[in-house]
Amino acid sequence: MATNLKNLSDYDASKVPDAGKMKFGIVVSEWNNEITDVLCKGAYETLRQNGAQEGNIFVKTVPGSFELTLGAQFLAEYGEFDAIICIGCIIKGETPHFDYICDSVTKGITDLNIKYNKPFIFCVLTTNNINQARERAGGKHGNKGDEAAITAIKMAALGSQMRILKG
Ligand code: DLZ
Repeated sequence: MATNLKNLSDYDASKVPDAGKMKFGIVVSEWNNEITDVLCKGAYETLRQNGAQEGNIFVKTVPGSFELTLGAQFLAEYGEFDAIICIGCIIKGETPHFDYICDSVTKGITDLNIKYNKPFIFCVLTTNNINQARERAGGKHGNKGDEAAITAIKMAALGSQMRILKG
């Protein structure tokens, strides 16, 4: 469903696994931090509301969305996480930077999922302007950080179920 038709904070709590034993990394871009701070707060609080322990949520910042891929890889290499949430906000400007950064971070995060066989959650807003970003960071469309946290929990739980199946 298109994000302009969906409240990004809506979820059915009865369908969310308990995150009490899970460990999460969050990598946050400092670029457009008015937006990324709100996304990060939403993700953090939603993880906590669904049982994640304070000591099991590890937050690190990187300068811009382009750096999210390597920042997330650092977490995966040097930590033991069930899922890593990558948070950024790329706003279309007058330069081709928008397309390059969007392509790079999308491919980078996709590749990390495959490389590590773990969930790296794409919580990167790609908007035409700051208002569209605000609408998705605590505005009329909710908070994409909340949605990313729920996705992280569900994918981490799926990974554990699969590992148990394998024995
Ligand atoms: C350079 C740049 C531009 C123009 N716009 C954004 C943006 O809207 N959102 C974002 O997260 N980062 C932006 N950056 C910074 C790049 O992500 C990166 O940090 C620099 O190109 C240095 O590698």
